[in-house]
This record gives sequence, structure tokens and C-alpha cells, in this order.
Amino acid sequence: RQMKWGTIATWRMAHDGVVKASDLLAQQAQAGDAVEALIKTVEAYPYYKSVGYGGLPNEEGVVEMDAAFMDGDTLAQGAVGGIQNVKHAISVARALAKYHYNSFRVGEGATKFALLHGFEMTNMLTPRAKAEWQKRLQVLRQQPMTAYDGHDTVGAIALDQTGSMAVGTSTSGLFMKKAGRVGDSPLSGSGYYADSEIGAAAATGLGEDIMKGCMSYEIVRRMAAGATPQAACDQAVYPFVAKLKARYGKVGEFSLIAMNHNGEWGVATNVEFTFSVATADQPAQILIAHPAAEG
Ligand code: SD4
Repeated sequence: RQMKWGTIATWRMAHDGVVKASDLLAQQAQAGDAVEALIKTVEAYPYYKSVGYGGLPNEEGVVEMDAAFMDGDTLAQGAVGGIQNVKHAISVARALAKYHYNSFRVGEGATKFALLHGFEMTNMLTPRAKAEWQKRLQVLRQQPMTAYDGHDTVGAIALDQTGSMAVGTSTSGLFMKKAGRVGDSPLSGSGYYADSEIGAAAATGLGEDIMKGCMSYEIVRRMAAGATPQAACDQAVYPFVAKLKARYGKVGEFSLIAMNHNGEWGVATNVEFTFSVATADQPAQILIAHPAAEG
């Protein structure tokens, strides 16, 4: 009988990557390799406006990307914030996870590391993304913009046949963000967390709010205490969303995915949320989640 494995990733756009990762995992690839391959598939696709190549730029017309990678066996983490001109931010993050020190680099320092280590460099601002930015500048002269306008980070979890887990995230962050703005995606415990003995979680939504609750760590902590991935997501997300609404006065979008070391998975969201999941018993499929009823 085949050993358990599984992979889950945020948003419909990740589906091709999930198919790829599930093929790899079925052939006994390592969790880290599956996560990197999954996310690279999303990063490479030029029509996804929120990840990698083709991602929409910041206010100044510059594409700045955030990404992270975590090895659930060693708990090693690597991350980049505001990195520019790098084709695959996830691969840079994964490479940084090999270092005990200097494993989270931002801005120029992150780009310098990528250059030095031979990562593929490219102008990330596609003509299409540039045109959309210019159009938005026009609109902005007439009306203010909401901070978050439907932006899809890829977050991906894998469990391999040896029981190892890994998680990764990659995003170009919020469209029209201020230069140097970093979201939750490269922040440990907020955008991502993985522990092979327990499980892993990843987030997408308004980074500034997800950080306030360290949502990914919160979910892993609850799985450690015995909750199923679905219960852990529900218990972490909905009370925190309610808390922010009550105490901060408003709340952004939150969507969280989780998988435990048995390959069981769960999601919780306060918006309509698509994701893709595959396990040893269930081929890759796109599913849709809705916010739980209030109260
Ligand atoms: C951020 N969490 O930079 C990211 C954006 C995102 O779906 O996830 N969009 O805040």
C-alpha cells in the first residue's frame, strides 16, 4: 500500500502546481522539492497578477516580492522581503534556509544574495502589469484606493512519503503598496509554519491583519494540542477575525490552509476562497470554501 502524502495550496491559480507536486510526491519526491516545484509553476505564469513574473508592482511601478520556505524536519527557514528582479523568489528563500544566520534578507541585500548565487534575474514588470499600473495611477487621481483589492498569494504545503513536511509562500504583495512594504508571507508563524511532527499552515489575505494573530503558528499550535486541521483552522481564524472586528474596528481578508502529518487538511476563510488539494487517496482538485456563518 502506498504511503500517505499530500499537498494543498492557496487559490485556483495553484492547481497546475498542485498537479505537478502530487506527481512528484507520488513518485517519492521530498516535501521541499514538491513545494518549490509547485510555487515555481505559479511564479512562472505571466498572467497571475499577484505572484512572480507578471505580478503587479508597488506604487512606484517596481515589482517587489516576498517569499518564504520552511523545512518541517529541521525547522529551518529562509525568507526574502521586497526582493527585485528575481525570477523565482521561492528558490532564493529555500536557498537561504540552508543558513543558520542571515536567512531572512530584504531589499537590496536579498537581490545581492540571488545574484551572487546564480539565480535567474529578469525584469519582473511585464508590459501588461505596467499598463495596469499606469491605468491605476489615473484612477487614483480621482479616488482613493482600498488597501486590499483581491490579491492572491500562493501558499503551499507538502507532506511526503517519508513523513517530512515543508511549506512555502510567494507573492508580489499588495498592488500599489508603498515601497518597502512587507506582508505576512515571509514572516514566520504569520504567513507560514511547518513542523513535520505536527503539521503545517499558510495564509493569504491582508498581511497587516494576518500578522496581528500569527495565524499560521496559531493553527499549528492547535494541531499540536490535538485539533484536526479543520478544527484548528476554525478555532484560530474565526475568533480572531471577530476579535479584530471588535477591538480594531475593522478586519481584512483572511484565508488559511493547513495539513497535518497524516495528510488530513482544513481551510478557514472570511471570503470566498478557492484552493487546490491532492492526497494519496484523492487526485488534485480545485475546491471552494466560504466564510463560516457568523456567530
Ligand atoms: C500580503 N498576504 O502581502 C499577502 C497578500 C495576499 O492574497 O495574500 N494576497 O499581505
